[in-house]
Amino acid sequence: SAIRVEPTTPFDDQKPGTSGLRKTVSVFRQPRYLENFVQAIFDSVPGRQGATLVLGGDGRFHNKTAIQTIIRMAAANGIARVLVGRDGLLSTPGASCVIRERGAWGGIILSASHNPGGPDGDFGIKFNPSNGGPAPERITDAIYARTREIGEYCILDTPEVDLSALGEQTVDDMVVEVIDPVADYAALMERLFDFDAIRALFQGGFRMCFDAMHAVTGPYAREILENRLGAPAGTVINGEPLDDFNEGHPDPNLVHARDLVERLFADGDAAPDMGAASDGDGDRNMILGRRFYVTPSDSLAALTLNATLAPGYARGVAGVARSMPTSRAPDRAAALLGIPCFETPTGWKFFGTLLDAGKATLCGEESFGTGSDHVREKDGLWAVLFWLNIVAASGKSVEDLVRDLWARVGRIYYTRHDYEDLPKRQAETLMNDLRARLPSLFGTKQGGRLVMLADDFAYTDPVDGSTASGQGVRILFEDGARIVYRLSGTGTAGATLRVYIERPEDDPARHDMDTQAALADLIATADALAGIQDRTGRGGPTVIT
Ligand code: VG1
Ligand code: CO
Repeated sequence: SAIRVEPTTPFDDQKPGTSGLRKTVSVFRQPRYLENFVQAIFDSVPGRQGATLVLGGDGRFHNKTAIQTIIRMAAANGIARVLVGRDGLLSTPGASCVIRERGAWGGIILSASHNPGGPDGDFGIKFNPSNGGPAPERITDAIYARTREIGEYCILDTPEVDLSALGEQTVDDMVVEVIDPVADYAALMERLFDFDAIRALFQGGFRMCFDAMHAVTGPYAREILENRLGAPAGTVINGEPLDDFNEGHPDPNLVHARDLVERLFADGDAAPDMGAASDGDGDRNMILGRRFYVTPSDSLAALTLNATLAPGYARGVAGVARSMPTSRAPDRAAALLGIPCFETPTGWKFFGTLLDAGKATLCGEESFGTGSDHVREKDGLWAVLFWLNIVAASGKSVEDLVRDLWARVGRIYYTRHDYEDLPKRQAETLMNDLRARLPSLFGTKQGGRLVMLADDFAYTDPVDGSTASGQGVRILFEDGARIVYRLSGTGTAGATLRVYIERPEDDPARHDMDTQAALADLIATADALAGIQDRTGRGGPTVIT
């Protein structure tokens, strides 16, 4: 059928945030909204003619509709082959894996990650180029610039593609191949981890619970944990992807993964040995031991120390990278191993150059993100398998492994306090006032602690020299304590203020405190410094992780 060139006019709100363009479903359902953004991708990234595009999403409401539109636009824009996950499903790390293994030009992933879904929820779209990672700012800036001047988009009037049947179909001159979303990914996991050892662990009675939160990892976790590794049926809970996540909030933390937390904190033997959860698009993870919570920062540090126990990392870890607000536990683990630790701005897109250049093998963020150079996205199930491999190979429990970490590098008490849905102006004023005070904070005492550094984090990429500024206010104290403030770049309503608070504790006799109690005085300092309660009228944070 003939290519239809449709006139359009720009939308002024299509600037990608921390991870792609994220808006409410109602915004995405506006005529031409998705089309404009997709055409801007095709227009700004060279090399699409005759190329392969990977396409899929986390299964949330609007996923399938958007996929049909993108397929028609891909055909009209000269793409030769689209690899789309069955039923439109592909986890974020799964898509990254397929892009790399199949030598694709890039991938379009439809997800708003941990944000709620459904007709009244959120939707999102992100583009990953051929290395399989989130587009770096150079590309997202180009896409955004294109959305500001776009005048037309190209599409075909072809019938819907059947997304339920594996195999090839054609749309005009283009081939659409519906692929098993799990196959390539599961094969990669088998190459990285000792599946025999993990199988033996389960055979020996080790019990785990994996909460897929009705999001995309259900099929992945069932295939890998239950089918290939022999974990008992029922190990995976909430494993059916639903387009509204069962009205849940698919964010793997102690607040939102309630089903999992209840089980892992049950009394006595009723609690499984290990628990884990993943988010909407499968890139986040939470790891729990029996009645024991592992902070994401500690998880990255523990994986670093024990990495060589997994076959895929037996050669050792070249370096570690963490986002700025992540705790300094990975730095300490890296120092112990004599390897570098890189500090990047928030968002996985900043890890890509380090991974591509072989400078970092493992990376992570405090926001329940962990990953490695096996793909170019953070990877929830990968982290779970890594932990299982280390537990199997060491014979130690999750809790033992974290206590070992603390014994070797000290414990860093760490918490994040989120103030969600603040009026935008109020949040921006708070940050601006804080920034204005930074030069005068150095050398003062705040809450009894001496300020050693107060700045707004700026980053120069050590590989390509690109820069990013205004990445978060950080205040470092003489005793190693730190407070970080930044505004979220993934929300769709109002503004979210994130306050990250940490303090190292080197005395092993004091490694058993409650985190909020251990940080109480710093939490008060963080509030006083920025005037959070005064300005917002909030009695406390919306979510504590
Ligand atoms: C949040 C996290 C950040 C993460 C991003 C995408 O961003 O803080 O660490 O990379 O979400 O994760 P922000 O700007 O809201 O703080 V995902 O799993 O939502 O794609
Ligand atoms: Co995610």
